[in-house]
This record gives sequence, structure tokens and C-alpha cells, in this order.
Amino acid sequence: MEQVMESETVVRAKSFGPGRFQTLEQFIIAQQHRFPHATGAFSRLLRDLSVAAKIVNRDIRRAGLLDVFGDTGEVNIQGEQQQKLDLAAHNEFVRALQRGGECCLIGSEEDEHGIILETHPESEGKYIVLFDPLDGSSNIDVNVSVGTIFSIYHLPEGIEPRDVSVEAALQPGVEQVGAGYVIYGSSTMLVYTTGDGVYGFTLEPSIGEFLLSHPRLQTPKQGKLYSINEGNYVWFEEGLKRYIKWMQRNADEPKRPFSTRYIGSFVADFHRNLLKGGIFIYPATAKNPSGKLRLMYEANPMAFIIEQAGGRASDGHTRILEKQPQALHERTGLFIGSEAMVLRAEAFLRDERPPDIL
Ligand code: P6P
Repeated sequence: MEQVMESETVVRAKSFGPGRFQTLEQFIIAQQHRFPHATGAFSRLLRDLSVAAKIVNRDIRRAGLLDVFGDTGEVNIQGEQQQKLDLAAHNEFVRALQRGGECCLIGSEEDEHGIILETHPESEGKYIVLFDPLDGSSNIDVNVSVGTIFSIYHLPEGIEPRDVSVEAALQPGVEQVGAGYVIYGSSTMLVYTTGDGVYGFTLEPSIGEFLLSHPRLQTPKQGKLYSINEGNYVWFEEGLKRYIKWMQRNADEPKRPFSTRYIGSFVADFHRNLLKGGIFIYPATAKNPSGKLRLMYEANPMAFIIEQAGGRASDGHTRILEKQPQALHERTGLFIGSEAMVLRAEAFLRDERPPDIL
């Protein structure tokens, strides 16, 4: 009997059988079965986003070989140089959501007004998706990890998809039904929550599947890493300056000094702190009174994830998820990460003695 050699891919695919790893699709379907009235629309929406993520991943991995480095010469709504891959990523996610038909409204960092999608007769079009298609894009040309961040809301009751306007997206973060990010790093991971824990999937390039690698992620209550651009120190409020000096002191309870880790790519800094413990701070300052990061498609989705992982997120005073948005692209100060570290930062900002909390 001639021994038919299976291709390496087939062998590897088999080695990723149900006993080893669950694919994102299998996981999404398994989760859907937990909701008796689920129609599959949300599952299809997540699948649409994961397909776009794989395409963006492919383009990023080849960025050095294709003419996609550098900027388009355009400036986006944020007043930032629009990188070619920014636009390519934005277009991929828009196309995926258009094809899927489950989304009726998109809010994207790369689009000033919001994009209303035609819904399909065979799908419900009851979701609103907000995203930063390629966060940290200024790092693309120097080969530093970048990411995509997305946030999912239901279309508010009583509004038909054909009547949707961008105001329908202006819901507080507590109304999110899903949130996630993709980190294009040493490996490509998709991390998301729907309110029942945080799950991380690592892309296996040889079979083109996201495989469950980090089930029920929890972030340490206390960490030793802090991420902040201290180049802005002169514009920090006094309480934050005191917090930074407290973290740098040679002391115990908790053991300090902490280490600073700042990549300048929010998704990468967030992901490391999520896994290892730590705090990421981009505060409102005298120079940037509203902060830099955007509430709707950066702070809110990451706040949903960090709270589901046992952490905390505020603007230093107010819980991020309870902030009532006034505009699609509004910015916010952000303190996000290990619960004890965010609580202590908030105490310093209230000008209190460092409390013995947690
Ligand atoms: P700064 C990237 O442009 C970004 O929006 C985040 O990804 C990152 O955390 C932050 O800005 C870095 O800002 O002012 O420290 O360069």
C-alpha cells in the first residue's frame, strides 16, 4: 500500500484537533449556544471582524515589501498624518462589515462623520461597530507592534437600521455588547469579551485560524509596570506627579520602585499590562485638557475588557464606562490596568495620602 504523505499543513491542521485548540469560529458558535434566542447575527459580526483582521495582518506582515509604508499625504479627523496602512485597514474593516450585513453604522477613527451601511434583506443590521483600524500607526515604519481596537453596540430600541444616524452610536461604554482588539505583534492575537470573561486567540498562520490560547484572562490586582509618556511631565497635574514619584520610591508595600514600560502603541502597552499587571496612563494635561485617546473606540472597548479581566479604568476621577459621550471622536484622560494601581492613582489625584488599599 503506497504511503500517501500528507502535506505538512494537513498534518499540522490535524495536530490542532478539538483536543488541542478551539478555533475562534468554534468558540463563537459554542458561546452562541448559551443564548437560546441568539440568531447568529452577533457570531457572524465577530467572524466578519476576524476575517478583516487576518487581511490586515497579511498586509502588515508584508508592509516592508509593498509600497504601503509612509503616509498618504492626507490628514485625518484627528489632525494626524494618515498612514497608508491606516487607510487600508479602515477599508478592510468597512468592506468586511458591508459584506456581512449585520452592522448598520460604523464609527472609525479614519472617518469624520460615521458611515451608514445598507443592510441586507437576509440580515438584521442591528449592530453598531466603532473602531480604530490601526492604532499606533506612527510605529508602522519602525516595525513596532500596532493594533486594531473595536467596540460593538446594539442599535437602540425603536430605531430601524435604515433610519440610523451617528447619534445612535453615542452610548456610554456600559452599553457595549462586545469589545476587542487585535495586536499585530511577535504573534497576531485577537482578544475580546462579550461580558462573560476575556478570551485570547492566537493566529496560526499555517492554517489561517485564530486558536483559543488564553481562556478567561485575568489581570493581576497589583502590578509593577507603569506606562506613561513622562515627556509630558511638566503638564501633569500635581497629584499625578506625586503618584509617579511614589512609584519611583525605593520602598515596600507594594515593593517599589516599579519599572516603566512605554512602547507608544496603546494596544501593545495595554496587552502587556493585561497579562503581567500594570497601569497605562494617558492623562488629561494642561497641554491636552481632554487627553489624547478617544473615548468611543479606544478607552471604552479597553475599559470593558480590563473590567472583565478584574482590572479598572477611569479618567482619573470617573469610571470610563459610565462617561456619557457627546461626540464620536471625543477624547478622554485614561488610567487603565491593575485595580490596585488605578485606585491608588485616583487617590493621589484626590490629593489623599497613599491609601493602604488592596
Ligand atoms: P504619545 C498612538 O498614536 C497613540 O494613539 C497610542 O497608540 C499611544 O499610546 C499614544 O498615542 C502615544 O502618544 O503622545 O506618547 O506619542
